[in-house]
Amino acid sequence: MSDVPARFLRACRREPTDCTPVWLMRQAGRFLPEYRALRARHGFLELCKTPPLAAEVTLLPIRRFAVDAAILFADILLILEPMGVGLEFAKGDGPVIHRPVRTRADVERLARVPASVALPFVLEAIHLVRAELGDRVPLIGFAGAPFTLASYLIEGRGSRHYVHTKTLMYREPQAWHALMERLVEATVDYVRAQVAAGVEAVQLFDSWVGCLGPDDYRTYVLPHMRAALGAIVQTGVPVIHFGTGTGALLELMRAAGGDVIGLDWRVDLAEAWGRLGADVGVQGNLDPVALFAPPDEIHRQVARILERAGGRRGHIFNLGHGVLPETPVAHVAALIDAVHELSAR
Ligand code: 1CP
Repeated sequence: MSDVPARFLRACRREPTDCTPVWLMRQAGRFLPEYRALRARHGFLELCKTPPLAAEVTLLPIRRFAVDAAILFADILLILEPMGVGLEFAKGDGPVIHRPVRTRADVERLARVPASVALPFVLEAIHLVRAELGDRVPLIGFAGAPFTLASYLIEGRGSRHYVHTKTLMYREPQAWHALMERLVEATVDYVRAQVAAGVEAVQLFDSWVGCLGPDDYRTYVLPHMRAALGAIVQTGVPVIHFGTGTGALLELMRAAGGDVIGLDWRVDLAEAWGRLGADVGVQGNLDPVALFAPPDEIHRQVARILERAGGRRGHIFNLGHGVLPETPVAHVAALIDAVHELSAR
């Protein structure tokens, strides 16, 4: 199986592969019983901050499934804690920021701490995972994209309508741009540190950017994403640029940069790839809820997505968003095997 380690990285560079590589967003947490057993004994932040445990969680899906990449167990919000805003993962409520950023003065107050000082546990977990995986399976590092990070900083939690976020954007554009610049700076530093520690590809999660229309994306997000992705591409590792609900933003996301664009299930993969152009890879795009269907239906949906990709170089199979906590484990195994079997060339 000498092609396994190469498959994912080759696809990122749009080189030929023996079959289509597959990994799943959020494969390292939530849905595996072994993860839940660990979580029963440790808090979420404690898992993230204890390198042997974070490394162990990263490796859980690798032990069970023939996935073509590992994704580091961490969280996009870890980078916000050293800024001094009071991050907590409250039971049942998801993440909470105790001192949200709502004004220019709040932006100025954000602490600047290098990732090597603020998040050494993430870098140590990367070393441990790489020591264990060697060149068998490549390791993906990640960070939140500035818009998605800003939305948590400003709202103080997950949001439906992004009222505070968009209000700051529209009412105080200078404060908005200053905040985005700070987040770009912190993100680029963090990703560089991850690459130096050994990650072999990087995904930027702009999970919630699909709440913006194209004009707002162009004005308030694109210049900052261009700066972030431009700097990250310099590290030399492939970069996946991911968002959800981005059917109206694909050309703009492409203009912002990245070697691979992540697609959710609301777009047709062939049509989206046509709009993005043949000189970029695509990742996606099975509906995570399809994994609750019987295996023969999963098979059908995998075949349909592979047919839309048409065997073109640069397709990485994934879900359109993270694997859901209640997903049947056997169905994940069926999915991974179906991708490899149906795409074998
Ligand atoms: O209770 C628990 O066990 C915590 C659940 C959990 C886990 C397992 C959270 C809280 N984060 C994570 C890990 C995580 N988060 C990973 C590690 C790799 C993996 O799980 O495979 C990654 C890549 C993330 C990224 C992340 N965190 C995103 C972007 C991806 C996405 O799903 O859009 C976002 C938006 C977050 C914020 C976050 N962290 C945790 C929760 C519950 C949330 C979302 C809250 C919300 O809906 O606003």
